[in-house]
Amino acid sequence: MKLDRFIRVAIAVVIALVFVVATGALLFITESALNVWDRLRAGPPAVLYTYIAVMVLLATGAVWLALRLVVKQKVAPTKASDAMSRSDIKARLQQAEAAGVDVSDARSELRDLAARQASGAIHLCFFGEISAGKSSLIKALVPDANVVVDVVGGSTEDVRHYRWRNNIGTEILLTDVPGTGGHAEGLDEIATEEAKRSHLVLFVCDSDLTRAELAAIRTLLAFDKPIILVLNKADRYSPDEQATLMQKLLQRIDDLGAAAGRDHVVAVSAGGESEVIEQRADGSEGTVRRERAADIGVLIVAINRLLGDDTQPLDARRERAVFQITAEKLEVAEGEYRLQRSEQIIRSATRKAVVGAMAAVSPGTDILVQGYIGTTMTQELCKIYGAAPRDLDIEEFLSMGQSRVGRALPLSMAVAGNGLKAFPGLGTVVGGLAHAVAYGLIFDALGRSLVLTLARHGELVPEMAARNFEEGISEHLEAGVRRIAKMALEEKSD
Ligand SMILES: Nc1nc2c(ncn2[C@@H]2O[C@H](COP(=O)(O)OP(=O)(O)OP(=O)(O)O)[C@@H](O)[C@H]2O)c(=O)[nH]1
Ligand SMILES: [Mg+2]
Repeated sequence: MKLDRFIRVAIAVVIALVFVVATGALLFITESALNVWDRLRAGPPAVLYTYIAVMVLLATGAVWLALRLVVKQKVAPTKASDAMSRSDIKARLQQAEAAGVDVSDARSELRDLAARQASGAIHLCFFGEISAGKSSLIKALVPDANVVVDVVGGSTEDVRHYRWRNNIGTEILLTDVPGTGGHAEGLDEIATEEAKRSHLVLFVCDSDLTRAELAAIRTLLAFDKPIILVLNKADRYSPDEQATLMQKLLQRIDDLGAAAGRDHVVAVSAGGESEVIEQRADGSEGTVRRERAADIGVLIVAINRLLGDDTQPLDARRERAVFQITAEKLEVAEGEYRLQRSEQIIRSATRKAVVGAMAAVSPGTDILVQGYIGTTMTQELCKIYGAAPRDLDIEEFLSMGQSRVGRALPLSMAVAGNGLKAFPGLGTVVGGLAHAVAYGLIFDALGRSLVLTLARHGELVPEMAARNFEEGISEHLEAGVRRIAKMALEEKSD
C-alpha cells in the first residue's frame, strides 16, 4: 500500500516537472519566435520571404523523411486483365524491353494484329472439343476447300484459314483449329489462343455441354468474345430431343452471362459422308459411303446477323482481346525475367557471404544483421518485384531471419560439411571452409524464401518472409549445398 502511494506521488511529481518544463519550453519558443518575427518584419521584405521559404522547405523535408521511413510505398501491379489502350500496352512493352525483358512474343502478337487489321478480313473461329464437327462445318460452308475431316478425333492439328464470302460480300476467314480435349500436348492452348484472336467464335458441340466446355466458354467470355453456340450433328436427335437439348444449351449459356438469344444458339447438321454396312441382294455385307445432307442455314443467318453491316464494334472488341493476350504474354516474360535476375542477385550475395566468411578469422553469427549483404540483397530482390519496402521492414525481416539463423546454423554446418565431402581430394574438411559454405547456404535460403514471398504477395511482408525462410530452410540447404560448396572451393583456389 505504501509503495503504491509512493509511486502515485512520484508520478504526480513527474507530471508537475513535465508541465514546468513544457511551459518553460513553450514560453521560450514563443519568445524567440516573436523576437525573430519582429526583427524580420523590421528588416527588408526579401529577408522575411527567404526566411519563410527556408522554413517551409525544412518542414517539407522533415515530413518527407518521416513518411519515407514509416509509410509503406505500395507499387500497384498492373494486371493483365485490366482494360488497356494501345498506348498503355506500347508503354508497358517499351518499359519492359528497356529493363531487359524478352518481349518478342508479346510484340509478335501486336504485329500479327496489325497485319490482320490491314487485311480487313473478319475472322470466325470454329472452336470446340475433338470430333464435334468443326472441320465438317467449314467444309459445308466452303465445299471446294481441302478440309480434313475424320471419324478419328484429333484430325486437325494446326490452325488453318479458309476464305468465305457472306451474302453481302464481306471478306471472311473461317479458322479451323485443333479440337480441345485431345491427347496431343499444347494443342488446346493453340486453339484457345487463336479463338481469342478472332472476331467471333463458333463454339461447336454435339450434345449437352461438359464441364470442360463450360470452362472454355468462360475463358472466352473473359476475353469479351462474341460466341455462337453451334449444336452440330442435329440429325442424330429426334425433334423432341433436339428441342429439349436446345433449351438446356440456351439456359447454360444464359447462366454463364453470355448473350443467349435465338441467334446465339443454333442446331445444325454439317452433312458430309458416313460409312454404313449394307446387306446386298445376294445376302453378303459390304460398306458403302452415304452422303449426309447438310443443314446449316440457321448458322449462316446467325453469323450474318451478328456481323451486321458495321463490323467496327467487333474490330474494337477483337483489338482489346489481343491487347489482353499481349499483356498476358508480357507478364509471363516478366515473370521469367524476374526469376532469372533474382537468381543472379542471390548468387552474387551468396558468393559475397562465402568470401566474407572465408576472410573473417572467426566469423560471427550475426552476419545477417551486421553485414550489408543481406540488406542489399533484400533491396535488390524487392526492386525486381516492384516492391518498395520501408527501411524498417527490411531491418525487421533481417532481424527476424537472424533469430532463425541461430537455430539453423548447426544444421547448415552439418549440411555444408556433408556437401564438401562429396568433393574428392579435399581430405579432412577445414572448419573455415565449412563455415563459409554454411553462411553461403543461409544467404541462398534467405534469398529464395524472399523471392517466394515477393512472387506471391508482390511486397515484403517481414513476418511472412521470415516464416517462409524458417519453413523452407532445410529444403533450400539440401538443394543448394553442392552448388555453394563448389563456389567456396573456386573462391578458395583463386
Ligand atoms: N451424324 C453426323 N456426323 C457428323 C456431322 N458433322 C460431322 N460429323 C462427323 O463427325 C466426325 C468428326 O468430324 P470433324 O469435322 O473431323 O470434326 P472436328 O471437330 O474437326 O474434329 P477434330 O479436328 O479432330 O477436332 C466425322 O466422322 C464427321 O463425319 C453431322 O452433322 N452429323
Ligand atoms: Mg477438325
